[in-house]
Amino acid sequence: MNIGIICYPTHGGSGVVASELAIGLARKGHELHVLSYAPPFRLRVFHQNIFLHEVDVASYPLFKYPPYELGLATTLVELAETRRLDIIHAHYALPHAASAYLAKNILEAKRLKTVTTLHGTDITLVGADPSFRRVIKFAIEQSDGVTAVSEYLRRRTIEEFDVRREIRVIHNFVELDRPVRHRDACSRSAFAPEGETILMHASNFRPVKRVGDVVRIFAKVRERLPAKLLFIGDGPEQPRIRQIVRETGLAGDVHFLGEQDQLEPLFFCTDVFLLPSQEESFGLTALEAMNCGVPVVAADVGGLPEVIIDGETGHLLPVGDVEGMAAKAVELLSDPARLERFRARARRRAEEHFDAERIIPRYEAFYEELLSR
Ligand code: GMT
Repeated sequence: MNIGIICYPTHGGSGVVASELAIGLARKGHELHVLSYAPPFRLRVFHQNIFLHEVDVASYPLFKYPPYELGLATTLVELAETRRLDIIHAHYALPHAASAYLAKNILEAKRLKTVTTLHGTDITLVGADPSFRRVIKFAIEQSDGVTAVSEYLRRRTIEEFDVRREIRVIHNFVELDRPVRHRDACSRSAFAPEGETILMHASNFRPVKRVGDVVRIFAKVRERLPAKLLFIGDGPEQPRIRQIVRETGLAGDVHFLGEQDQLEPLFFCTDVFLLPSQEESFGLTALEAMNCGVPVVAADVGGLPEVIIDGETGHLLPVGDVEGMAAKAVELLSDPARLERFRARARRRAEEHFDAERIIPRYEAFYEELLSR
């Protein structure tokens, strides 16, 4: 098949999933065309069968907001004609699904099918905003196929947008042998010279991630045992978080490592991953941590219970329960045998439920099913 994939290029889960899907499908011999406003970070190295298309938007003094969605639709139309696309797969509904709809209608191509994968905030935060709601509902209804990355997100989409169409749940996935390639790339002593335990959080530092809770959990853990905290990522909340870290006197124990293209080397230095989000449709970073055998202490919210098994591969506690999350982290960190059991089960859960080799064919089968309808 010739497949066009639209995604965001930034260090977010939807861009990672779209890129890894493109890589997986390209390995199976499909021709992949990835459209974005910049090269997605996971695709910056050469991959056979993957063609990157940066979407250009002409600037003009009249435009307060450059019309990206129209530039994207135009690129899609040209690509669909020149490369005979079978599928246009929009990752993140906003605005990608609307551009795909427009392109398909300009082309009047009956064979070309559009697929939208809902990732989370495109439904729960941004898409549901009154300024976008009607367009997102329409684009979801008009896509030939719609997938959601968790059962939670499927239900939430139906409730939020009152859509009465099939939404297929295809969970996010990880490449199981990815960790092996990074096993020895990180030395714990660089962050924890006295053999302290290491906690980690990675996100886009938006309010929805409750990064302030990460600092508060860490402060409580730190009262009980020697520990260090690694912060990966960047975003609007970071200056405030740095300030909280300074004010709580933790600056010597917290490392801000910025955005990282590969999390795996750092997971190998990590004992427990923290994800106390307000909202999380899936929590790809939690799965990536588990793939490296790192248990996750997280909020019992959204799709996280579909990924983390409470009391087995990590712990789930109510949103904002800093005390409880710290207590569970301490319980794990102070009992090496228990930690080891959680580590093994975390990895096993990734292997048994989220293996790319089993999930990518589900997308492939979905495309084939749509094309044969
Ligand atoms: O977290 C975001 O707001 C960004 C978004 C993204 O583009 O990465 O994340 C969402 O999609 C990920 C990939 O499917 C999911 O793993 C995240 O849980 C989801 N984020 C939220 O629901 C907050």
